[in-house]
Amino acid sequence: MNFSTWMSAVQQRTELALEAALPATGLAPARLHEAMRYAVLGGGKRVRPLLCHAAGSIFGADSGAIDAPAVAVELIHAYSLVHDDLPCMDDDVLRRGKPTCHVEFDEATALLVGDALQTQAFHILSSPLAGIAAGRQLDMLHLLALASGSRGMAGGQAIDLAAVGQQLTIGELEFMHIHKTGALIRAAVLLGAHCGEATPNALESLGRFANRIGLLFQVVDDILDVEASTATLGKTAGKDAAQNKPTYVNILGVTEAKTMASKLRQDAHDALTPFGEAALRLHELTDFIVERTF
Ligand code: GRG
Repeated sequence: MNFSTWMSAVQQRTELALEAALPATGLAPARLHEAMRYAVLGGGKRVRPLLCHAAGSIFGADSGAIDAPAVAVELIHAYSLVHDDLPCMDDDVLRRGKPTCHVEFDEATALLVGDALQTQAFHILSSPLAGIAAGRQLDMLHLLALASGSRGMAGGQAIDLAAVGQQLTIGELEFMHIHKTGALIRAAVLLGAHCGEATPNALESLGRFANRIGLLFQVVDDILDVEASTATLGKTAGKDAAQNKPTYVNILGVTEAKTMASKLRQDAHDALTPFGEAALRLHELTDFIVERTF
């Protein structure tokens, strides 16, 4: 199966799994459930579920077993986007090509959507998972909680908010993105691996790979923010400069940022060497992260 067929298949199964994981709109409170579904369904590249499935496939994990962690990590991601778009944070009106959740509904609903998506993620991941031992499932819960909280994504967001208008060094910028963007990407990869029989050594190599692609994802995001249009991105282009945010592009310049992306891409591929051909999908996803246009 070629990469694009595999990617579409995983995106489709993820859409179905997300659909099943979200409360029906007919269920009270209907408006909150409608807003949750609006924020999650029918959009997004599903990069984190793709990483989860690709990592699981290295260890022969069953796709059916990977769906739950893939959904959990995507729900956390969707919550982070809803909260990030709120007026008290990035204050954005466009996400995934449509009005942001608080614009379509209202601020209080969007706040609750984020809260409810976050807890729904842990509800899904803590439900019985076929073929996964209880101890391993606890490790997975621990991993996702750590990656999402103040020592992961939420902490990175706090650093990001404090950095507006500040001059950061490359090291400080890297620290911010390892938390804000990288932590959840790393969790996606490791959760997938936990669905199979990954050894501690394998998890360590995958962790190194994930750290590289987490940063790579962000460098490419910063480049797209200056080079792509709002229509292509489905979110407001040029937002970083408008908000006076430190980015790889405004610290290094576009050319240096692209050089950095090439180096991270190579490092990511190198980190997969121990897995040989079994890591084909992760190699392909690394290239996809660089070559994406939105
Ligand atoms: C509010 C706790 C809290 C955290 C927010 C991830 C994040 C932290 C904010 C998003 C802001 C942003 C644009 C970050 C850059 C990297 C990133 C996560 C981009 C969006 O992810 P994609 O490209 O989006 O995977 P899709 O829509 O394809 O799922």
